[in-house]
Amino acid sequence: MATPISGVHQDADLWASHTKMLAEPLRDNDIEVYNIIKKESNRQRVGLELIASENFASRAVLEALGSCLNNKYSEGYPGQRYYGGTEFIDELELLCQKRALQAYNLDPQCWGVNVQPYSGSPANFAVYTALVEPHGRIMGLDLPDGGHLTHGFMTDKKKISATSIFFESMPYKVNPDTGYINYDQLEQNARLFHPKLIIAGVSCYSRNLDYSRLRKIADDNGAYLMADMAHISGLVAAGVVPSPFEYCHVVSTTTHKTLRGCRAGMIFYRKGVRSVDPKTGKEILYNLESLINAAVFPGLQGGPHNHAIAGVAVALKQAMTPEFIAYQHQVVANCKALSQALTELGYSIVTDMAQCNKAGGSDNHLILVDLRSKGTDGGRAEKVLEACSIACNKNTCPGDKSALRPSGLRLGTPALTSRGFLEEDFHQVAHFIHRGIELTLQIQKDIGAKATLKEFKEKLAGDEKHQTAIRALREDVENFASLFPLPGLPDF
Ligand code: DSN
Repeated sequence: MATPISGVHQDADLWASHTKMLAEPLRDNDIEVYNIIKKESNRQRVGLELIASENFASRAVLEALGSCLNNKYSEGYPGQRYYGGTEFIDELELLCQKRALQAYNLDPQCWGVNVQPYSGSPANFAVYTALVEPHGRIMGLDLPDGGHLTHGFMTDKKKISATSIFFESMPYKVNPDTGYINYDQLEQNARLFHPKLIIAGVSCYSRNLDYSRLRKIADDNGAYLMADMAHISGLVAAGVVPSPFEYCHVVSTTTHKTLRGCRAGMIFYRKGVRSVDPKTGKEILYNLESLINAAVFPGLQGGPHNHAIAGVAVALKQAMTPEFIAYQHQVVANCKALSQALTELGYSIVTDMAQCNKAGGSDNHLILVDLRSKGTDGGRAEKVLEACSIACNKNTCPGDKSALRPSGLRLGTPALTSRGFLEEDFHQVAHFIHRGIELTLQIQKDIGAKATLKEFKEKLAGDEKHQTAIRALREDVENFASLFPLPGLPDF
């Protein structure tokens, strides 16, 4: 048997121990981290995960993510790398690109994709860097109205997101009475603001976007239209919501929300013929590819996260299966069921307006519950629900006077649907939420309407009567949630 050629290390035992350390499983090698992961995995298993942007990645995705691909540097793009040893990395990145285009039915002559963004925020910053000059103008849905930080968020007092520091942003809004995007106002403001880029994207908006209208507004102003489809990218791949690709010049996304991959980002861009000069008959080509690729690397990022690209490739393969399409239909059906059950329990769902013939609460995977009519707010309800193993987040509602006391709770169905929940299960989830909110009202009643959130939390944590009620609800929630499998790696 061949043995490796090597001398003897001056501390042979230490050297042998070093070799052993590299081969140890996590449990033996680092019990503290192992235990933290175990605790988190248990929290995910026994709790009800309703954060609309979260999901449970499959075992295959997590295996790819935890692979040796983590080890490889490969600055550049397939065929043009700065380091050697990238043969298989090239193969992987090309496969991921191919699957990304296939998953969204895109013709490779007309669309290209960059799969290197580390996540959605860097992907968006890369698009603005590529297409909007410094201090050029962007317009996105305001964060309190359901947009995203990276769509240019700033307040009266402060430029919060770097996308409002390095670019000039003017938000568009929802109508405070209906919760629907006010496209007319966007149209008027765009005429005055002359944006270079309009963003069609949301993180808390339960209705389909009117991409056709948005494209018209962009065209009227010579602007690019970019969709940030992060929240809905799985729904788009499955064809259960309208696709932004028909109307947009650029589409950015994360890959770990409804798409159910690992944490990463992608940027799709149009390529090929943009228009034909009517005078000369000459074809004018899109120039987005080189600008976007250069903005991602070397502009803003270093070496791609190849393990993440592998995880995304696996998720994209899954996204083209009938099982995935069935899953996405179920995500939407579950969302409607949750909305209906909460409505029956007396809750008000933003945009769910019988007078607009827009009942059903949602076109997608999330709803926004407005707690004003119940006499409480999102911050207090979120805290009580969290104590009862129900994870969701507070959110501003249209017309909220202060972002510091948001009135709503954002609830999403992608994660629990991955655990196999169906409509009836979401009826049960709605009843658990209702019990949590009733408890919130009870605590409020005990300490008075003027109590601060800090005082509310102290009462919640310190009052034995409330703690008993919380324990009872938490036990019911955990017994119920534990009945469902948790996707992922078997050891966790
Ligand atoms: N943090 C994500 C969400 O919850 O919507 C967006 O990046």
